[in-house]
Amino acid sequence: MKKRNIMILLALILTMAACIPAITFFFVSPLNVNPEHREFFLPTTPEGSEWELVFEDNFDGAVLDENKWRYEDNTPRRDGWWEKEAVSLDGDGNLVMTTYNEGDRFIDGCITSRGLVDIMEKPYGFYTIRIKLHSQQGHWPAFWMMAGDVGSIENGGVDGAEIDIFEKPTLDNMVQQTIHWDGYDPEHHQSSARKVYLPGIMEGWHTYSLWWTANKYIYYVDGVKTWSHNYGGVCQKPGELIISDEIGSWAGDIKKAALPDSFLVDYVRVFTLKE
Ligand SMILES: [Ca+2]
Ligand SMILES: [Ca+2]
Repeated sequence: MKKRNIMILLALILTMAACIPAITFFFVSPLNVNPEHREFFLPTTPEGSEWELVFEDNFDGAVLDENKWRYEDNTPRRDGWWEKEAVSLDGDGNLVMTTYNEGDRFIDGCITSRGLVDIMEKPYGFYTIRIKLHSQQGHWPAFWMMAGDVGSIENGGVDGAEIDIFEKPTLDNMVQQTIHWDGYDPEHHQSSARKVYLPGIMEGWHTYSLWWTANKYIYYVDGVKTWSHNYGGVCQKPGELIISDEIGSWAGDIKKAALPDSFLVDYVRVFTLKE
C-alpha cells in the first residue's frame, strides 16, 4: 500500500474512532445472569487492591436519613412535581418512591446527596443500587449522578457529566444507560446512550451499577457488564447521587397510568479501591 493510502486509511480509522454513537444496543440472556448478582454484585478488583465501602444506605428505619439525602420539594419537574411526600421508607428496609396525582397535578419524588456526601472527593469507585421497578406508564425511575460542571461547554465531559447509571422509561425489557456532557443547549450538548435488553427486568429485584475509573466508565446490570466507554473524556470531578422518578411522555401517558404507582430501593452503596 502506498504511503498516501496508508495515511488516508489511518485518518479514516481515527475519524471512526472519534465518532460517538448516539445509541447502541446490548442484549443480555437471563441465562448469563448469576442470580446472586440480583442481590448484590462487586467486580473483581485489580491485583493488590480491594474494595472499601465508603457510603451506604440500606433504608432501614422509619424515616429517610437526612444526613445522607436531601429531598427535592415543591419543585416543578417535567410534567409533574417533585414533592417530599412522594418519598418514604416502608419499614422493611426499602425506600419507596410513589407517583400519584392530586386531580390534574402529578407528583413524584427525588432525593439527592448534594452537599451532604463528601465521599466523592475522588469520584472513582463502584456505585450500585438495588431496585424493584414500578408497573405503570407515564413515569420512570432513574439512578444517576451530576458530576462537576455539566453545563461547561469546554473540555468535553472531563470537567462535568451527567451519568445515568440506569433509567427505565418503558415497561418492556429495556433499561437505558446514558452519558451527557457539555451542557444541555442543543448546540453544544453531547450524549451517548446504551439500551440494554434483559428479559424479566420488570419482575423482582435487580442491581444497576457503575464502575467509574480515571479513564473509563463501566456499567452493569445484575453483574453483567453492559457498556464500557470514555465518551467525552471521563469526568474527573466528583458529583452527587440522585434517585428520582420522572414524569414525562418518554415513558408514555401518565393520564393512562393506574396511580398510585411505586418503585422500591433496597440499598445504595459506594465503594472505592484501596491499594
Ligand atoms: Ca464540558
Ligand atoms: Ca434495604
